[in-house]
Amino acid sequence: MKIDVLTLFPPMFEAPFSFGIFKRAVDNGLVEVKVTNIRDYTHDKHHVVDDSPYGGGAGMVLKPGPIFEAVEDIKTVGDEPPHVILLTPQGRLFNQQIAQEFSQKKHLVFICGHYEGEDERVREHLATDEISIGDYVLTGGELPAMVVIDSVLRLIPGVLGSEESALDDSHAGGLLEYPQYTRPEDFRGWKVPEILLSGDHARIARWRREQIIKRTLERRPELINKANLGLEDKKLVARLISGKSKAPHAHKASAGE
Ligand code: JBZ
Repeated sequence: MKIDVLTLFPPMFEAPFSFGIFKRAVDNGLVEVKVTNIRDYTHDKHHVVDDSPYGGGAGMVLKPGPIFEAVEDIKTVGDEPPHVILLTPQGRLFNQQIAQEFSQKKHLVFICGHYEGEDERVREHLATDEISIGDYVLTGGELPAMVVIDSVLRLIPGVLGSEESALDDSHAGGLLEYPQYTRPEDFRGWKVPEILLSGDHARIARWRREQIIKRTLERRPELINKANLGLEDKKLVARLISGKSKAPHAHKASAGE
C-alpha cells in the first residue's frame, strides 16, 4: 500500500513511522509512506497557504490552490486513482468497518486541514471521502490521520507479526477484552482470580468468554447488539439482563465481578 499525507506540519508524522510495527512495515516494503508539505505547492514569495474567509468572520481558511496542486502532483499507483481522504469534523465517523474498507485500497491520500478548515471546493471537487475520528474538538487533521493510518496498517497482511495477530483474534467480534493478569500472583493484597491459576483450560476459556460478555454489557451495551453471539453467549446475556445487572458505565464501582 502507498500512503500519501498532505500536511502543513510534516514533522508530526516522523514519530509514528520511526518505531515498532509501523517502522517494520515500512522497512519490509509492505507500505510506502510519503509526507508532503502543502506549503511546497505555494508560488508566492511568502508561501502563503491560508486566507481570510469570504463573507467575513474570524480565523483563516486553507486556500484550495496548494492542496489541489499537491494532490495532482501525486503519482498514481497502478491503474486506480487514489482514495483521497479529507480529515474533517464533518466526515463520517471512523470505525473498524471503514478501517477494513481502507485496508483494501492500494493508495490512500490523507489531507490534513488546519486553522478553521479548508476551502469548500477541496471537499467538493478533490476529496473522495471525508472522515472524522470522533466528537471532540481538535486543532487539525494530523492526529486523526495518524489514528486512521494506525488502524488501517495493522489490517494489512504481514504488518503484524504472528504473535501480534494471534493476540488480535481475542479482540475480534467487536466486543471488549477479558481481564488480563501477570505476575505477581498477589500484588499489594490484590489477588489474581483463582481460576486462572487452576490449569483447567476449558474452565478458563469459559470464564474469559463470560468476562467478555459481562464487561461489554456493562460498559458498552450498544456493542452487544452488533456482535455475533453464539447460543451460550446469548443465554448469558439474557441471564445478566434479567438478573443482577449493574448500572452501565459504573466502571470504578464494578470491582466485585
Ligand atoms: C477532526 C481544521 O482541521 C481540523 C480540525 C478539527 C478536526 C479535523 C481537522 S479532523 N477534527 C476529527 O476527526 O474529528
